[in-house]
Amino acid sequence: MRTQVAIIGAGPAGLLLSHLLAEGGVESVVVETRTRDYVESRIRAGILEHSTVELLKSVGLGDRLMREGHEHRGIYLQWPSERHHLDFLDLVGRSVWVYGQTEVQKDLGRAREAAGQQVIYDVRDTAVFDSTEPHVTFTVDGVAHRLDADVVVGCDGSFGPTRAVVPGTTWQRTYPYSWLGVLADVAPSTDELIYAWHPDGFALNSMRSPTVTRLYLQVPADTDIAEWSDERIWDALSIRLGHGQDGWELTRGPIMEKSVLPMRSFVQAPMRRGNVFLAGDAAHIVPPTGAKGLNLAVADVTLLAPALVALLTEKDPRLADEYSDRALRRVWRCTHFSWWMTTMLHTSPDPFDAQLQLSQLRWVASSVAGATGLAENYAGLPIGF
Ligand code: RFL
Ligand code: PHB
Repeated sequence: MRTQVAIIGAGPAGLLLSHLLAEGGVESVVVETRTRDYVESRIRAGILEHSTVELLKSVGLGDRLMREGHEHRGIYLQWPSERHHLDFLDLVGRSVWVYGQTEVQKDLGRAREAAGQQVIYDVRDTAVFDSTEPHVTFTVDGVAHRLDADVVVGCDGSFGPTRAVVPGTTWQRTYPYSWLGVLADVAPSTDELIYAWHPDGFALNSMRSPTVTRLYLQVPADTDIAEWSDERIWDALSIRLGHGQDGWELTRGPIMEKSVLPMRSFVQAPMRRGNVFLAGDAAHIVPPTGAKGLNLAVADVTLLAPALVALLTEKDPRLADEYSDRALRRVWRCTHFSWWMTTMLHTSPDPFDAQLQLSQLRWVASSVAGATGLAENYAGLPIGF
C-alpha cells in the first residue's frame, strides 16, 4: 500500500489529522490497533475548549456538537463552606462545551467513512520505520502489510510505538495520587462543573448529558478499585462536594463504570525526526485537572495539517520545520496550567500545602486578575499562541 501520510492511531489526533489533510487535498491512511467500537466507546475527556469547538465547526464537524453538546459559561471552584462561580464569558469572552470524547470520536469516524477514507482497525504488530523510504508495517488477521508514505505521523497515544523512533529529551512529573472516575446514570446535580478542594481529597462533579453524570475522586496512586464499593464512592463524593451545604444536594444513581486513572505530566521534544512527526498524547501527557489532553491533541494537528499540506503539495518545508517549536509553546503552557490546577486542588499530607492551596483558591475566586488567569487558560488560548 502507498499513501502520502501514514497515521498511526485513530484517536482524536489521528482521525482529525486525516480529516484536515483530506480538506487540504492530501491523502492519508490511518491504522489503529483497537476495534472501531472500542475506540468510540472508551470513556475519556469531556470538555472542549473554545478553539477546539471553533475548529470542529469550521471543518463541518460541529452540527451534532451544537445540537447535543452543552455550552458552559464557566466552572465552580469550591472548598469547605464556600462555592464560587468563575464566569469565563464575562472574564475572557470565551466559553467551553461539554461534549464527550466518545462523541467526538463517533463524529470523526462517520466523517472519515462518508469521505471513503481508509481507517484500518484491529491491526497488530505495528512498527514504524523512518528512513529515506518511511513506512509502517502491521498485520491484520495474521497477514503482514506494508504501508509506504511520504510522511508518518504518530498519533498513537502514550503507549504507542512511534515515540521510540523520534528520540529527544523527555521531562516528566508523577503525582502521588490518581483519580477514581465514575460514570453514573443520573441527572447532574449541578449546571456547571464543580472543582472541589477538601481535606479528604479533591473531587470533581462533571457530566456528559442531561441524564449522565461523570464524577472523580482523588485517591492514592496505588488504589485498588475493588476497595471502592458504589456506596463508599457516593459517600466520599457527598462529603467532598458538600452535600447538604446551603441546601445543595448530590443526587445518587446507578454507577455504570468505574476505573482508576493515573496522573502524570510528560513532554517529549522535539515532536519530529525527519519524516516522522508526533501529535497528541504520543508526545505529551497532562494530568486531567485542567481538561487539556484532548484539546492539546486537537491543537497539535491544527498546526500539523497545514504544515504537511504545504510540504507535500507545494514542497514548502517552512511550516513543517516550525511545527515542533510552535506546538511545544502551547504544550508547555497547558503542562503548566494542568500542573497548577492539580497542585492547587489535590490535598497532600503536608499541612503547609493546605494553607497555600486555600490562600491561592481564595485569591483566584476573589480577584479579577486571578480569575482571569484561570479562565484564559481553561477556556483555551488562541491556536498559535
Ligand atoms: P489517544 O486517544 O490515546 O489515541 C491513540 C490511539 O492510538 C492507538 N494505538 C495504536 N494504533 C496502532 N498501532 C499501535 N501500536 C498503537 N498503539 C496505540 C490507540 O489504540 C488509540 O486509539 O491519543 P490522542 O489522539 O492523542 O488523544 C488524546 C486524548 O485521548 C487524551 O489526551 C485524553 O483523553 C486524556 N484523558 C482524559 N482527559 C480529560 O480531560 N479527562 C479525562 O477524564 C480523561 N481520561 C484520558 C482519560 C486519557 C486516558 N489514557 C490515555 C490512558 C482516561 C484515559 C484512560
Ligand atoms: C470530564 O468530564 O471527564 C472531565 C472534565 C473536566 C476535567 C477532567 C475531566 O478537568
